[in-house]
Amino acid sequence: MPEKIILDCDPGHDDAIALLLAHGSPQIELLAVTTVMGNQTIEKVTRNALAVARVAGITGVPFARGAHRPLVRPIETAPSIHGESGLDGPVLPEPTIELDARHAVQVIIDTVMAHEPGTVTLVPTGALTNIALAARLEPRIVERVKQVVLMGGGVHVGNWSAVSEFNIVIDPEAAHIVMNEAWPLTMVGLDLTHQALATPEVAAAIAAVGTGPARFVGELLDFFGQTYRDAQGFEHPPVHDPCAVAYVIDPSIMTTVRAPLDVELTGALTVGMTVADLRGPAPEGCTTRVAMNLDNDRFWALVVDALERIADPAV
Ligand SMILES: [Ca+2]
Repeated sequence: MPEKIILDCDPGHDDAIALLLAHGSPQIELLAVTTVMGNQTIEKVTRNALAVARVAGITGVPFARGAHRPLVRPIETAPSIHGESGLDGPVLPEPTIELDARHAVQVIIDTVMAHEPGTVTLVPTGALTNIALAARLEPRIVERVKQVVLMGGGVHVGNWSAVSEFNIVIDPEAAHIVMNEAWPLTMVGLDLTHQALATPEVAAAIAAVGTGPARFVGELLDFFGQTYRDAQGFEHPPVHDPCAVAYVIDPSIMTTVRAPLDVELTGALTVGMTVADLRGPAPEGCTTRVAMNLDNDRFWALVVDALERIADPAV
């Protein structure tokens, strides 16, 4: 049985690859795609999600626009990494599918409540604004979802400040809500995703797939690789968001540690820092895990396998 997921994203180069991985993997049933501001404004990331749907020929899946700003703080975007469009590099086609008329938060709630308890996994790969709002608007989703597997945070490393990761620090109050609900939650953070580097060998394996969607990924990685070199000093870009999807496909490709997890809201230097208590065995009832080590070869094999299964859509 494939795993049912809702991908809540802010495309975003790595979000786009996460969407392609979810679409192409036979182990994933994509129930809905919801967008949240982050890498760019909500208008831009939503348009990008629809453009990726056209590139990959994704139809029959609701796409819904979500939060236009964080819960408390002013909006902050990431053009230094993702460009002015949020998905700079490839030429983006005009979307051909219509947005769902509902707000993303309503789509998340409706989708979770329409499925059997314990069957739907939430995969947020942007700020946690939509997920936090959904938990507040319909608290029953908390015990109804199977799990939350999020890309964000980091235990020993930051990228938007010395100790904070972008998705968390742009809306730490939302992250606080999500991390303190009782659902099983796995944080796939920078400790893990900085191991998912798109090396030239990875780019060659993707290019060898030879389809339009694979070429699109190649163009995304070219742009993303350059901005990661210029803005963050990486030799090869870390491709964060597909790691969360990959964990749903095959949890054995990474190691995780069960540990209490929370986020700093008031530190003078540490707002948005995710804090995992790794001092020993987790207390009884702890529902949070953090990802640590990635089997990089198997991760990229999942991505390439998914791309090989996505046919060139009739454009
Ligand atoms: Ca993202």
